[in-house]
Amino acid sequence: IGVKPGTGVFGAAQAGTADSEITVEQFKQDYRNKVERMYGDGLERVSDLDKYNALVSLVRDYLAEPWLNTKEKYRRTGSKQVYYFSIEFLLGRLLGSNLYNLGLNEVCQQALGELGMDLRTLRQVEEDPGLGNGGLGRLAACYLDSMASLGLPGHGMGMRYRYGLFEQRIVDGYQREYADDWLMDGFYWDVRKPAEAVEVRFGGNVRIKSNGKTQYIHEGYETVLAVPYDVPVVGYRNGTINTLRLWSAEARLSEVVCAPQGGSDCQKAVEYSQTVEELSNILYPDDSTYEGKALRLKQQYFLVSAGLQSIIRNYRENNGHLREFPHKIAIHINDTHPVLCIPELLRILLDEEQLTWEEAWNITVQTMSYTNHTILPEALETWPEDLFRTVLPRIYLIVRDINEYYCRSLWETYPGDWDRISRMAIISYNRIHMAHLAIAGCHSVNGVAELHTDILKNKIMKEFCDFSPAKFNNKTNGVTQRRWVSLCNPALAQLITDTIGPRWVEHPQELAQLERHGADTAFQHHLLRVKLQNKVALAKYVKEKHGITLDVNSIFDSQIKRIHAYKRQTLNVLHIMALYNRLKENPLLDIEPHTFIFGGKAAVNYHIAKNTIKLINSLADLVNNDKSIRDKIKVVFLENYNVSLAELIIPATDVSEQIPTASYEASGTGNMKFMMNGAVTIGTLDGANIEIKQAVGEDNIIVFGLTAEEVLAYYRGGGYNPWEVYQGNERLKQVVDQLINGFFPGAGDLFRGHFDSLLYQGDHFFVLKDFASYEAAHRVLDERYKDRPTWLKMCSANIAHSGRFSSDRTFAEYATDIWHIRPDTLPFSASEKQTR
Ligand code: GLS
Repeated sequence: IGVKPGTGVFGAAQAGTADSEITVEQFKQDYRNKVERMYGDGLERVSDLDKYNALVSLVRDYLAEPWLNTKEKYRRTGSKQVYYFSIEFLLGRLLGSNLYNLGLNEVCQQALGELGMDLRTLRQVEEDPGLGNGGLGRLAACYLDSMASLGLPGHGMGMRYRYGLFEQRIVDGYQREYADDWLMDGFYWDVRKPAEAVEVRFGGNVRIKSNGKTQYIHEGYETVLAVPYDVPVVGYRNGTINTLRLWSAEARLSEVVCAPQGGSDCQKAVEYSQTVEELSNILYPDDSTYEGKALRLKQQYFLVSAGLQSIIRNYRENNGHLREFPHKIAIHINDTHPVLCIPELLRILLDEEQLTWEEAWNITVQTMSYTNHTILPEALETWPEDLFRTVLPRIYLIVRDINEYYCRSLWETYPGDWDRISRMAIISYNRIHMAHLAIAGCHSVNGVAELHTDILKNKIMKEFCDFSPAKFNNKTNGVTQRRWVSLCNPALAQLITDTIGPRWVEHPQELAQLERHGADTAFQHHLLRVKLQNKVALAKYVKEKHGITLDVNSIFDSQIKRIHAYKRQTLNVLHIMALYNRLKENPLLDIEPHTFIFGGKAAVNYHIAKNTIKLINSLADLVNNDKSIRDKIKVVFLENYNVSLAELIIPATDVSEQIPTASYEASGTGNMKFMMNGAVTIGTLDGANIEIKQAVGEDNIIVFGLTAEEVLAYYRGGGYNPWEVYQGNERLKQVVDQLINGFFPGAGDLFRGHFDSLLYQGDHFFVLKDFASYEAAHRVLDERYKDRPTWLKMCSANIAHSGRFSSDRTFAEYATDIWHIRPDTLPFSASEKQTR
């Protein structure tokens, strides 16, 4: 876009340096030199991995200057910096996105082509960084892209896990977990900064010294070295390169004196280093379940303490008194995992800066803001007081003081209301409630979709909202259109640009202009071709990887996300079983051919979710091998779902399955990615689905099922009776029975757990209750699909109205409403950005 053929505009001008262009010739020469210098060998003789590494190294050379310029500009202008603390950043591969954002994609493609290579092949060499689980981590990565692309001085603070979430393999239909050794071949995007390492302290005890002023002396602690690795975050062709700082735990062994001839001291030192490094070894394998392990608590403190120390060190070098801190620094806490930012900042201000409690508290609250990402009770973190005190003795004392301070202020508003105060306290019944700490210590608390925020305000956090209503606000999630359209669906991106021009990449609201082309035959024809091309690409992958042939003229219907009871993969399965039964009864049944695509990981200890994977695969075996249904339906479970696989599945999908039990899915972001790529949603009125419906209008989405209000009303009334529903619906009864009656050959009692949860355990997630309405919704969907022009109009409407689900929109809202970064304090003002 806007690139002259044969040249790449390297957007350094916006960061204040001279405009520089890299031609194809230059690129080729630089690349050859790079390979030779790195490997002492010619391009013809090195492996694909070497070629990939050399390319990354070259791109890093190219971005070094604007990175430096961006940092200098931030220092010079003194603009307020935002730090987004998150225990996960699910980045996806970076080569493609960095080239694209630098405006070097075409140049690189052409240069490599002329050297007899293919950029796509090299992009696939890259491992997906194992730094996140699911929605929460991927959202953080979208936000990094948007912050840089908006020219916002916003940086990420995260962990550099040695091993990611497991690699999933399907063996005999079951999920098997293998280590995700994503760093095995190195990670060439980050820069290790040992000189900026800091020490983080654990354990020991606190001595109180009082001579006029109380002092807290932390003694006998263990020190862990936190070493930062900086990853450049490239803005879209605006010269902004922000930083994602990832922390790694290391032991400082140089102080250990080994006994002569090796001996036990050295051995102990090595053992010690292993325990220290454990801290950043693993990414915890779930994002929506609380893991009450000491190591997790240590990990959280490690991130927070290292991150804050480095922010303050940097702040001191460039600024004045810490009283100004909230005007210069905003710290955002992504879910409760980094909530220890609050007591840690207090610790630094009190113990190291000697500020008074009032001063330190005010600075902290003004600096911190918090996003809640789930209302699942099992995800709300609490820590046993004893464990907390042992691991973090000084932080514990500070949390106790915060608790006292907060409870005192509650008492002033609700004198004598002990019950309420104990419900809202940060420490109660010997546990520390992290969400309560977050609400007390932040000036802003937001949910991630309107419904979710309403539930927070009126139910989960109602008492907190009554106490401080001004803190609560909504920021509906968004995703970056650069990765989720331009990069993963270049054919669609080209069609959009050909139709409405290129501005949508930076101004996604302009996608609305597509609305008037939705009924245009030529446009529809192109759209169909794009979809087909993407289906062919996915079918090729499925054939190569799984040996299954897909009918590219069938409806591609996808449910890709973590496997979780509330996300109701089981509902999808039961519906496919019913469709299969109908086809068996009447092989001439006139239905559109369907390909049902599943992907997702189940947490290692989540047995029923793991069994759901086996259930899907058992269904796939049955259906895909039954000649009598003449390929009218196919079911595939795609192994090891990750960002890269999503980039292949989403552009090829016609129908987006967003079917959680209403009230459970805080927002969802997959729903937005599918919509941007022209898939039609079949969904419940939950999370951001509701806003998607508002945006596209009810003709362009198929909704079904209980509303959140109805679900919550059932819970209040003690649930519902699934037997009634089961007895009253023949088709449903048949599929539920088939879970245990030998329908799945050789399954025996394998799916008894599913059967029991539906009938004997009250069907907590309303699968049976929503079944009939889900089935009816699918019939409507098939009818619409049969009328192809209407269908394509629906697809276009989805793309056209997806602009408001861009993370650019979300982050502009965070910036103005929460961090108070006004455009004139941005390094690149709004008017400056327009003229670029
Ligand atoms: C999650 C929610 O479950 C999703 O609905 C949401 O879209 C995402 C990002 O806000 O956060 N919370 C969580 O713990 N994992 C998620 O994916």
